[in-house]
Amino acid sequence: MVIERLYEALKKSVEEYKPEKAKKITKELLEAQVDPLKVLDEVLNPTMEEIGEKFDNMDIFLPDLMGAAEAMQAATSILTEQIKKSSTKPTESKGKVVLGTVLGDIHEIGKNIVKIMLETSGFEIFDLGKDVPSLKFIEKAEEVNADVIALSALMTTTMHSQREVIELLEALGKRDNYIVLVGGNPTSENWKKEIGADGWAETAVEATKLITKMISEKVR
Ligand code: B12
Repeated sequence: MVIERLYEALKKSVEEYKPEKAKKITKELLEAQVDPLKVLDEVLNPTMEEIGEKFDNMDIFLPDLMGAAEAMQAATSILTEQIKKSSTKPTESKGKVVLGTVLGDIHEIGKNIVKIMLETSGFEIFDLGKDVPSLKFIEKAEEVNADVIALSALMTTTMHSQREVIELLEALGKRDNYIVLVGGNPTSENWKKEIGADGWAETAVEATKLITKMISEKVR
């Protein structure tokens, strides 16, 4: 009952653009021993989904989207801190992952969750941030001798950059050197196949499982 009320209050704090309140309620949920991933899956992600739809239908506008994103980020930062704290990171690196949001796209909340999940599972992450030019992914991967290039795209208008990275790898004769993983809301298993990526995952948790599996099997 208490948890349900806190869930409702957290949802409201995001809808009403109140980052401090969102942080406070998130802390209360963690004190009540709620799994941080559950808070993401059951409250924050669905709330952002609804907010995105409202924006799409022009029921709300860009400043509203920005306000909600700020509150979402505030809550997410508390959750990711907790995930980090409670994980016992393996001492040996499971592999190197170059990660970023593709060119023209500044959405980074989901990418940052993927980063924290991979980090706590023992991967070494080279986070290039957002709005990353396609060639930069490859340059970084070459520099650090990465195993995986992971590309996040949140818009139908930017997902083509995931294809561009793969095409560039092919043109440079380096396609087989890396596992290329794609993700983000508009992407799918079909999209992965269409552009010739090696893997796609819907969530950060699934992304972690998939990368672990692919690296251990050395599927490329
Ligand atoms: C928050 C948000 C913003 C924030 C972003 C803040 C930030 N720092 O990231 C702000 C306000 C800045 C913003 C701006 C804009 N936004 Co916006 N935004 C959203 C919103 C509401 C939520 C996104 C989000 O954070 N979700 C929560 C996270 C946790 O989920 P996620 O990102 O999907 O990530 C999960 C998975 O996808 C996966 N994943 C993510 N990345 C990867 C990578 C890999 C490799 C893998 C395996 C998995 C994976 O794991 C994550 C965790 O499980 C979405 C709506 C939606 N439904 O997505 C619109 C949305 C993406 N935005 C949209 C638009 C149009 C814009 C703007 C163009 C608006 C404008 N007119 O300026 C600008 C974009 C500017 C730009 N050049 O990028 C549209 C895109 C439409 C389209 N063409 O596809 C959406 C869909 C809203 C809508 N329905 O209209 N936005």
